[in-house]
Amino acid sequence: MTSILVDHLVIGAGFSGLCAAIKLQETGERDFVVIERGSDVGGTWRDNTYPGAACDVPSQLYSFSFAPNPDWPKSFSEQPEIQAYIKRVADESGTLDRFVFDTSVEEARWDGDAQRWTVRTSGATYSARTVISGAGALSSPKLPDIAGIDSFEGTLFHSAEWDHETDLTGKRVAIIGTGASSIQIVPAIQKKVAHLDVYQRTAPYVIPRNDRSYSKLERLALAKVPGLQKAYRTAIYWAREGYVPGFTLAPKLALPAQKMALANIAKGIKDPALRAAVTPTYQIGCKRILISNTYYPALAADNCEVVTDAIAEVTPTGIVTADGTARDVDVLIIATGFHTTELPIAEKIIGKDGTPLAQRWEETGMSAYKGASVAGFPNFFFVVGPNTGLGHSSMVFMIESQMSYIIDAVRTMRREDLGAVEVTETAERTWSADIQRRMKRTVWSNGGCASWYLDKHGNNTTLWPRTTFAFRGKTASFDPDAYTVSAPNQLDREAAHS
Ligand code: N01
Repeated sequence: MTSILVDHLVIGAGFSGLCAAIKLQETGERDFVVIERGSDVGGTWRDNTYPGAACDVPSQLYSFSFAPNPDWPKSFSEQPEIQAYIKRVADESGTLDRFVFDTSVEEARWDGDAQRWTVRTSGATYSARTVISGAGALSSPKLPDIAGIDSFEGTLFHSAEWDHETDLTGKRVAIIGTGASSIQIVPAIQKKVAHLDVYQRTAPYVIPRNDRSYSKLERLALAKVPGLQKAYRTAIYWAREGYVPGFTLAPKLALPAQKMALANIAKGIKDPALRAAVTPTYQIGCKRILISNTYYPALAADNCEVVTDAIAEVTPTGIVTADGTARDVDVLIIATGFHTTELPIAEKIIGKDGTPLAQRWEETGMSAYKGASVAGFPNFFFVVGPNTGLGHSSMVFMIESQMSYIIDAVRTMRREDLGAVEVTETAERTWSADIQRRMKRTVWSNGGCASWYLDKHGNNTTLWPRTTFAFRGKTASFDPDAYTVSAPNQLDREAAHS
């Protein structure tokens, strides 16, 4: 079988993959492809088109530092604006000719003799010196394991795979889950449906969304006044960093936010029983803190019922709860999140001893040195890998930090004429042990909740437990001392010259 030789293969065309393409090109690396299973750039922002989808990080910060956008219409942008931004940045980057859409990665296997990854896709097979995975943590919708769910005869879809053909007007609708997606969907659909059942397993903390539209004058100033947009972004950045100690060191610092959330309930809901039902019983911050001004008023509306009894089963016509109550619905919306603690792409990555990464992580839990490199998987780098997620700030900042590390690795390999770099087990273990030690005192471990941040071993393998500037410091440059480096072998030289 012939393979297409490339220097670098990037998986995914969301914020991470696009950043990889732009930064590779900037550094003079032009021989790369980006493999994307969807038909467009955007990743999670392309896929999550549910009503009300919006970002809960201000857009001035939730955007690339190298592609500022003075035209954000609001402080917290909605999905269509974010998707349009990603498309514009991609169009203007001059890299799109190297994106291969509608193509899935089926397997990436390390070939130690060639010092290359053989990447089989649903289209061509590639032979790449390095693989950069921007496959993302929020890319695989998770369906709940509820008895009878396959028997439902109405319309059923996941929040990340919204069925726009189904008109909800006048329908009886149920939504399972009360996480970040659900609290945006509920107020967006409540007024049009006949009846809405909201199945809540754990109440989230929801603080007010201090959103506002920018005036024309403000947008003009952001576009024209030198340094203004950067100063604005910097101010938002530092304000957000101020939240970190409340998550990681002293949860008491988050008490004002807890009060704000309780006041938000009191403002939106009059009925004491409903207020009690939606009041969380764990410390704020243990689960992602959500923002909305409209969620609680929607729950309080006459056509809405919050169901806190456990779901016993789904029947062909609706949902039966543990107390025996059956509620019939026409449409069932699944807003139960994503596979986050077992990145699905890991099943497809086969390392130097022939073991899939998923199998290794199944035993040890997810870990990667600096969120990027895994021992046994040379020349493979994650963007948004294990322990790089945030509860307080912009993932785009983390993506840029990780890319500067990866790009420096690529530069180092060129400069030093290296065929392979593989993080040592010791470096990876020490890095992960330090993270888990820091996790012990965080609200995510001690806040009294179960969350998708924690894996089945009880370890938090998803979040970064420090400031984002600490992460930026750690990823400022590639550190070959933490890696076993090898000179190119003959096969790789031949491949490079063929
Ligand atoms: O998913 P979630 P999401 N039976 O995992 C419940 C990002 N995001 O799609 O808390 C019944 O947060 C589960 O209950 P519990 C953001 O990072 C960002 O809403 O586990 N219920 C929970 O209520 C976010 O964190 C934005 O008890 C079940 C809900 O389903 C991530 O996406 C906007 C259940 C899942 O909540 C995921 O958000 C939207 C079951 N079997 C999303 N299983 C921004 O604004 C799960 N649940 C940037």
